[in-house]
Amino acid sequence: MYALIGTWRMCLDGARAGISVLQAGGAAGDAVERAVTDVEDRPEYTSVGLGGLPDRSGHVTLDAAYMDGTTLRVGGIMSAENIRNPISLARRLCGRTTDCLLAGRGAEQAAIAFGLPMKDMRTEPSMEKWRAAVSEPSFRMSAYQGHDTVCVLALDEHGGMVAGTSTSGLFMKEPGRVGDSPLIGSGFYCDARFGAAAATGLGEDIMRGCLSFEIVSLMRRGASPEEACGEALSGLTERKLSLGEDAGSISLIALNPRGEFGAATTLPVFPFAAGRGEEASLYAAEAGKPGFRAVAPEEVSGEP
Ligand code: SD4
Repeated sequence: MYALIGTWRMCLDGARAGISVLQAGGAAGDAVERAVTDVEDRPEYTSVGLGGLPDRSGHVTLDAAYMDGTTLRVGGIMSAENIRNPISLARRLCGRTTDCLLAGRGAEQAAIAFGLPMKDMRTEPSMEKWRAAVSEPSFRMSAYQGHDTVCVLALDEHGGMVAGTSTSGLFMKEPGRVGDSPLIGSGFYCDARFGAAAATGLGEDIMRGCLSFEIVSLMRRGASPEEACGEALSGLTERKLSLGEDAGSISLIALNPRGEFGAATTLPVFPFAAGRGEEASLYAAEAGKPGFRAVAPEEVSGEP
């Protein structure tokens, strides 16, 4: 069995490309890299890779990670600039026994050393949005303001499982701010024996529950991906509500070694792309409702 799941509508084409890798008998890692680079390469998605929205100082800083569920090895980068495909660098760092998580200049130097393409990731439309935001005193940051992480989980025919994430983080974040996406256990986790999980939303909240590790732990204890996402999400949101906070902006996906997938969200609609033994289709999870439903791309055209 092969399967793949990726966050948001923006991932549909990438998910289809990733699934074609799996259909041909390819490895989960190749499928994840293919799916994530498809999103990174498109400037129209302003939350990932090229055209990502800048931090307060006008710099596009990138976070990404890659985890191999067979070896439990991880690679990641955080707060790094000018790396054309952050997921490709994260993948190359995965497998190292030391120096597998690199920040800023160190990540940039590693990308150059690997011969990966470098690029100024700013685009005219993204800088226009930044200029408008800096001149707007009442501008407030939001996790889902056109700003969403691509997370992809894949299972291949050989039982390999991989998780990958890539984001430019929150628009107008403080320089140096790092979200959950490159943090193992928070933004992603993958153990090929039990499953993989990943998160998108406000990183500062996702970290508080180590939500991806929590989901995989629940699957280890027998929960389905759907149940594990729901239970991990309600565990954190109930705690937040008891502290007088709101539920926040969090969406979760998971995949198990049988290729079953699931999701949970605090949003009215959270679209994601997934396929199990077939081409990827678009689905949506909804806050407070178990399960998910198939949706047409036009139905979620307002979503990233
Ligand atoms: C972060 N989790 O940097 C990312 C951003 C995101 O929907 O996924 N927004 O906190």
